[in-house]
Amino acid sequence: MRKFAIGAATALAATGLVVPSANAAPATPDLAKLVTAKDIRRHLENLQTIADYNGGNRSAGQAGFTVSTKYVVSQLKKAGYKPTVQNFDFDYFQERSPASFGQTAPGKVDYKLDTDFTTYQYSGAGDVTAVAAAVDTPAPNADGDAGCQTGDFASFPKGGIALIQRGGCDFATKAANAKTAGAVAVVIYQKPTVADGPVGGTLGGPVAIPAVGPTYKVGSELVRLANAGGLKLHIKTDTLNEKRTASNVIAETRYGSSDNVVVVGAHLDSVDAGPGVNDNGSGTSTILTIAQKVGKLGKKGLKNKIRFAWWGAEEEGLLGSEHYVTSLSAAQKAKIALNLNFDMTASPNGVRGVYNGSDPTAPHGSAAIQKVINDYYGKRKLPTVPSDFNGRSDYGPFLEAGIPAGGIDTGAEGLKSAEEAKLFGGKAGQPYDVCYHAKCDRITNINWGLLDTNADGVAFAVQSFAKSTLPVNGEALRTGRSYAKPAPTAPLYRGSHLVR
Ligand code: DTR
Ligand code: ZN
Ligand code: ZN
Repeated sequence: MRKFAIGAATALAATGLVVPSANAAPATPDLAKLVTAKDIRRHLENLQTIADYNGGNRSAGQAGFTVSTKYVVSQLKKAGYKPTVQNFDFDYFQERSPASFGQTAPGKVDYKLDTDFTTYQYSGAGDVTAVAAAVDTPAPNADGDAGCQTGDFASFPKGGIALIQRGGCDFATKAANAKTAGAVAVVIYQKPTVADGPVGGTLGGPVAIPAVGPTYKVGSELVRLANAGGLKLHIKTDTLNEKRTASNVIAETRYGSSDNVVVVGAHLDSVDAGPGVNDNGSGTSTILTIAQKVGKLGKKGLKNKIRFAWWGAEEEGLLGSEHYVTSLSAAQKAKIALNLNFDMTASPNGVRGVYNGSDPTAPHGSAAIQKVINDYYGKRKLPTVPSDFNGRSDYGPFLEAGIPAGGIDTGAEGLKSAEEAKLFGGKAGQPYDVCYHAKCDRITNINWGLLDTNADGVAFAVQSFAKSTLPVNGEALRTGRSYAKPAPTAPLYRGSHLVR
């Protein structure tokens, strides 16, 4: 232990690194050095095994998720934590077998699943053949707001299938209006102002009738046939809608002020399609390893409490983190200094994205989190790029509650730019993660280099904020200097243009 501390201090001096705790004597260990890629890899392998033996996924409401929560709980207990499991109910949806969608009159046409159409999340189950009628068809090449008002269905034939163009309001509103008007199924087809392809979306909650989303090409052709008279469609969906329970696993350090808590979160669930080893075994395993080592910072290094959270049902719409934040009282919320979120830290063609806390809409303090992480990588001469807060991960409910947030994200389905390929290597024009939400998001999908260096940044940020959150929320220690001097950072961007 002592030997390690000396070793760590020497290594720090050699690289010119200064952690905020470097002022303290004797030196506290460097958490980034305690957290090894080997430890993280072991968790990833275990999550892969859990998925392999439980239907190939770790999706909320399914066995692989339940076993994943038990794994995290067990690992935490072994490390001396008293984890809590916060349960919540959610609308579980599953497509039990592939849907079919076709024209039975005037022609006989079978549309191709995934190419010509998809099933909406929360579609009802059914097997119907009925006359189809177009609802409030917009002008050509316009989005319009078909089916958004109940009046749009004034002449809709009860017992028919509603043909509605996407646009103007939620899919849920269109489907609910169609159901109310007596439709036995609803077809919400792609709008013409986006690249054509089937519409995949969510109805937000269970709908009693089948709902499918074809391409604009298919949808507009069906509208033409319906208006000519005599269009009949066949739709079969085999879906399951029921309430199920998911959970968040939460555990906090013994030391540290409970009045100034740092919430470090990662979602534990995967999608249905695969084991979710990058999304989000990577974040899960990184913060689990950090939780297992953070105690080594001791009372001196843990001025603020670190509360680790593994969120459930992120993939169903940030349900776990939303449940957690909205269940807090105003007083409890006020005691959260910040949220660090880690969702996909090892994308195979990834970048080192640091959440863009400088976004003017982000709660004040978020930019300071971004700077702490960027400064760390700046000193290691490792590149970072800003990653937009797009509302697609569990920082969302924290930002909405006015709590500063930050974290690292290596990218999902987006395409790597030429500038990013120059900075990070990899392939320009290709997705950051080709296996995003797919069966191949296995252990073979992990970018070990990014996983490792990102874990260092996560560890550094956790260690910094365990010591002090002064730059984020103005909380200073009662005695002594709370924070190291900020490092001057050369801007990487001018506007949206990469300058170095
Ligand atoms: N929230 C992730 C998807 C994700 C991660 N990083 C990004 C960046 C841009 C868009 C999406 C994402 C998920 O759980 O699917
Ligand atoms: Zn995902
Ligand atoms: Zn994710």
